Amino acid sequence: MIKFPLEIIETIKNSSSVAIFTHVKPDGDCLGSAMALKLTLEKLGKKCDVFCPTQISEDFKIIKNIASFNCPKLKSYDLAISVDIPDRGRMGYDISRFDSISKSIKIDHHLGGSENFATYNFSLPTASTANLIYYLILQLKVEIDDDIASCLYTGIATDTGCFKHKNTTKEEHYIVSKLMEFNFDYNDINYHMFVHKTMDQVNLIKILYENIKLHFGDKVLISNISLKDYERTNLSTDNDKELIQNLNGIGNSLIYVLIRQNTPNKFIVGFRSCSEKYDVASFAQKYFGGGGHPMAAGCTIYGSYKLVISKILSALKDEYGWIC
Ligand SMILES: [Mn+2]
Repeated sequence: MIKFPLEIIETIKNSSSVAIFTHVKPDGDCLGSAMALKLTLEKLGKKCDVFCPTQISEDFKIIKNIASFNCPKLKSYDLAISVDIPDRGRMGYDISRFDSISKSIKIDHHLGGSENFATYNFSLPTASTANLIYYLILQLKVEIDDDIASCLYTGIATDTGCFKHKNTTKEEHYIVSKLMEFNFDYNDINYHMFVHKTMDQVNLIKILYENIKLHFGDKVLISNISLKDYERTNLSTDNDKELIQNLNGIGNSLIYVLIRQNTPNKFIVGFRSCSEKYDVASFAQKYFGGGGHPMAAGCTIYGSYKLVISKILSALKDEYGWIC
């Protein structure tokens, strides 16, 4: 049972118009949490708008009223609530709107790099922000309904990789067992979040597989996607749908690397590993100022592709003593 401080509960109860903020490159957790919160606040008779600073992928049409994002009905608000946002930078251009509202609450589950940017800040290391919103709803004494349950499920399923990641505990299963008393199509949610792909995405996956190279014997598997590849498939680093997941678990490799070109001289690099023994979060942090989780991490590296790949290979060599 998670308990929000009384001042947060009182602040929400005493507000009448609320703006809810999500992060750039929105995922199922921020969007599901935001919509669950909006539906809850509306049940309390409050007026509510939801904002997202970047384009929302088609996959999220499974979230109730997703079209209401960025279609404000109000001109001003007495409360701002950010969900799933650890630092101001993740709010993109919406930060100026957030800052213009006199009172604010931050609700988040990321602890790394977390900033207290709101009037009231509530961050707890749970699997998803939706976990926190579930308990907030209980504390506000609002009855969960089918739509709210569906939004919360989307958040928890997203951030646990459909209950596959190590952050999945009995707590997530407990909340979901409560949510499944309601009538919503979890199968449809899982299909759109984890199964469905567009043909453009399939064409990008083909390129991803064609570009695979093995290093240090087969210990490290690396693939890359160039700006040209993105152009050819009408996609970008923003909508390639967790492309790196398609590399994870191939053959006997220990570490999987995906190098994605974002601008001519900027590469977004993802790392996955087969076990916590190969902690890619501390690796990415130590050599490239990145971060993440032991088995899933990332960083940004600037320079030409040639330079980027040679930096990664020499860092792997230094870290693990592997020889090419
Ligand atoms: Mn999240």
